[in-house]
Amino acid sequence: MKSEFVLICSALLWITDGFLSNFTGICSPGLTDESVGESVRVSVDLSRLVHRVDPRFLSVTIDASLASEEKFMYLLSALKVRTLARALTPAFLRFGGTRQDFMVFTPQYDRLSTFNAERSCEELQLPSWLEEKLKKDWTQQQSVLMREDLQRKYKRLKFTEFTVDLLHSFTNCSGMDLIFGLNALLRTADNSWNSSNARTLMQYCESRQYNMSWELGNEPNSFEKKAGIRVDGYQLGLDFTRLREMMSESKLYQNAGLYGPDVGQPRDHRVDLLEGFLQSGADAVDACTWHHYYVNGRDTSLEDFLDPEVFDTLTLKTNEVLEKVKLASPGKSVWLGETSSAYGGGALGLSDTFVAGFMWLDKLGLAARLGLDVVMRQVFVGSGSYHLVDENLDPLPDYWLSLLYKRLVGPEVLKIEAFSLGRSKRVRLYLHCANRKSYRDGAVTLISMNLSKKPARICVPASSSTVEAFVLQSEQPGEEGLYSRSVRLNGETLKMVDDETLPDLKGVRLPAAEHLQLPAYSLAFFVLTEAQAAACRTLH
Ligand SMILES: *[C@@H]1O[C@H](CO)[C@@H](O)[C@H](O)[C@H]1NC(C)=O
Ligand SMILES: *[C@@H]1O[C@H](CO)[C@@H](O)[C@H](O)[C@H]1NC(C)=O
Ligand SMILES: *[C@@H]1O[C@H](CO)[C@@H](O)[C@H](O)[C@H]1NC(C)=O
Ligand SMILES: *[C@@H]1O[C@H](CO)[C@@H](O)[C@H](O)[C@H]1NC(C)=O
Ligand SMILES: CC(=O)N[C@H]1CO[C@H](CO)[C@@H](O)[C@@H]1O
Repeated sequence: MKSEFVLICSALLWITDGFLSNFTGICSPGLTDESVGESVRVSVDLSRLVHRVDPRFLSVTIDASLASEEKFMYLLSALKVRTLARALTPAFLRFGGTRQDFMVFTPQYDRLSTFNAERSCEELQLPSWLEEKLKKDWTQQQSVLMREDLQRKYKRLKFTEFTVDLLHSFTNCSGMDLIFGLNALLRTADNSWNSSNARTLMQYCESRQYNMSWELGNEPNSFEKKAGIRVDGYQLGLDFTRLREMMSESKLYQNAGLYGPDVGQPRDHRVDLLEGFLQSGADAVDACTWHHYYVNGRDTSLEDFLDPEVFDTLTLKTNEVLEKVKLASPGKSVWLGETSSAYGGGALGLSDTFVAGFMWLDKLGLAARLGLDVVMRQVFVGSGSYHLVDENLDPLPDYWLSLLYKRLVGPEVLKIEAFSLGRSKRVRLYLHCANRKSYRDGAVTLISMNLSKKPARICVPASSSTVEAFVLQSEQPGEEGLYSRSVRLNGETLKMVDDETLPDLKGVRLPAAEHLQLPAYSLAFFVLTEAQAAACRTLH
């Protein structure tokens, strides 16, 4: 008989008395017989943490292109958008991207803006006629922006209090923490940063008591291509030091966060840029940020989006950055300050469909395990096709995946290793303590993906913990389903109940001693509520 299943014998499920904290599991020979297929050996250590990430680990961005015409910032006050944002907290919201280095604050000092800012969260709502108009106009604006990106011709953009007020109101009302990316391409004759516009902006923000943190410059490695200005890492570090001084003169921002240099992933001279920056600027920043994309959105395929070798390229790049930072500034936190599946705005039909979930969940799993503290997803809403919330302001599969991650996964990373032969590289596993807001002490969450066509299952020996399963699958089976823009949780299609209400995300309680199904092309969270993992039992 042809085998249809892979058995993953999860050693962690053997825990009976709560004292077993370290265990390497080997599937017993009885479980690896021909009729059920190949088995995967899993080793876990529940006694100690590998790493603890920031509680805001899964964070999001808004691309600065949304402010290319300020009216589009209104989209952030749509009720649906706010509801969706609120559910992802705690999280950072980073406002930045290519156009941040072309944006100049041009205050209007008019009363209307002030009036808007003082309205309460409930009052600040986008009328539906305006929402419809903006959504339509945004589609057109996107092709204008795309053309600019292709030609690398960027014009200077003026923005007023309005953009800042709306950003602040959006983050404050949804509970996110705002990070604002300042323009680093305002330079003086000696090629150091001209901080005068940033000072004006910061003074405005302080006058309104806007609690926020800061960045300076986006992907400085490509300043030359984008603007014909070359800034080396050492100079950039000095610029950050200047910004930190400015912040320390402000009552409100003296203890605020500063993050940078938002450099592109290691390649060629970008490594020199990072090294130079760390020499002069490491002390100025609270976290060192870099950007990562797996593939080029204009030149990729479904195969890439399911390829474990493509996923593993993140390991190399991350270790390279971590090493550099460790050497120059031991203990400094490292963040993915902007990241997604494909650069160039994403890959239409892939970055915005069910299949993108594999890259996204694997990135979250790997990044945490390797020691990154925050991962900011490009983008929450707006530019490109890699958004979590689409052009109609409806949540895409990656939104629902992010939401489940927030609810179920805690910041404590545990060690899990899977050893196997053959195609089982296509099962990817990560292990965290369960989110303590949702589960009791000692519970763990197993994050798992089956990237292949055929079903797999996880075997649970008799004396195991109760399991709550959250299995995400496309609406349609097979390869067709990978292109779907909707997703099912345990068989039920996920949809907002109304603009203010998200559906209950219900797990399926599996009694002990049952097999866990891991269907083909599925993303799953298994919460082992009674695992009593020592490392997850006490608050450290
Ligand atoms: C658990 O196992 C790992 C690897 O086998 C070992 O390095 C570690 O010291 C063990 N921890 C405990 C608490 O026994
Ligand atoms: C932020 O929102 C809270 C309510 O959630 C409100 O009390 C506070 O005044 C707001 N802060 C600012 C600066 O708008
Ligand atoms: C910095 O920019 C401001 C505003 O554009 C300008 O007035 C000032 O002269 C510049 N300072 C230097 C040193 O270039
Ligand atoms: C500003 O926000 C940070 C992050 O949420 C918070 O820790 C801090 O207490 C806030 N500061 C003020 C002055 O409200
Ligand atoms: C991702 C993955 O490993 N998928 C597995 C899903 O199950 C089939 C069933 O045999 C395996 O072949 C795959 O390796």
